[in-house]
Amino acid sequence: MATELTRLPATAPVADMLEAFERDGGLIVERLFPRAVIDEMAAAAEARAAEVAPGSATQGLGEDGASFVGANTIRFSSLGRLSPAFFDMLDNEVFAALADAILLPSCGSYWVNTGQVMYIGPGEPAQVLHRDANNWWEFVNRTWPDSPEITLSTMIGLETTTEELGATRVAPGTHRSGDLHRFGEAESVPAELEPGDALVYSGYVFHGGGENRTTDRWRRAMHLSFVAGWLTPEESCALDYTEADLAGCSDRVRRLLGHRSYDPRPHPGGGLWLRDVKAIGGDA
Ligand SMILES: O=C(O)CCC(=O)C(=O)O
Repeated sequence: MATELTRLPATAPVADMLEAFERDGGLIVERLFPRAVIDEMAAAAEARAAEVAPGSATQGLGEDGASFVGANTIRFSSLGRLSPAFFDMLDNEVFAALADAILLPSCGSYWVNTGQVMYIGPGEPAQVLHRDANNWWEFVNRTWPDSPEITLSTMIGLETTTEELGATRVAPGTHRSGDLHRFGEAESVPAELEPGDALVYSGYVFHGGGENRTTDRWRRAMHLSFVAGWLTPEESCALDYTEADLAGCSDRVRRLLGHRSYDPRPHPGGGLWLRDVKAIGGDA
């Protein structure tokens, strides 16, 4: 098992990224998002963060009863309402190539699972290590260990994200481990990021927010994940935007945000997420 995550520049061949992803369950792609886009997203996030109370997200409790989303962590989503930089991030070509290669074997298209700012506050303990794919437990539990990739996640630095600040911890190789539930923190490594770097990771790899060991600094990062179009995402992104809000966006962005129907092809089945038994935005 790897003792650290592979780091590759965004200009590296996608095949090399996929090799590291397959082997370790995740990798860091440096400068995946251009600095100008990240600076715009970071400024919009900073303004919104001032209005959101730490610990106000309510996604649930961990198995130990501790807050899964963090008592001193600021979380919010609906990021395209804050800045069009979010739409640019959804259109990123390298990220699109990775997501297509990883997710399209199990679906005709995928959509946003959540785009979420995650500021881990001073003194916040480490989050329990977990698998994102367990959100779709009934499917994963019945198909494991032959489960296809159904969700692809990233953690993206909005500013420098160090181990001391609570960089995401990842246990490389655990996307293949037999136990669907647990993995010890001792074997995890921090995914330290510069602004625009992205930890790209499998829905099956154990990971979690790190402990923020500082007394006065926040870990400023965001999460962006996709899920197979036949599964319900964490966030109801489609409700965030009208068709007019997305007027300047690409067809890809519209699809990712639930303004296109699910087209199963080349897999069997009919269209999903229709309106009046017709595909939204074209064939399905
Ligand atoms: O904040 C992080 O670094 C990771 C958070 C995470 O994995 C989650 O909330 O699902």
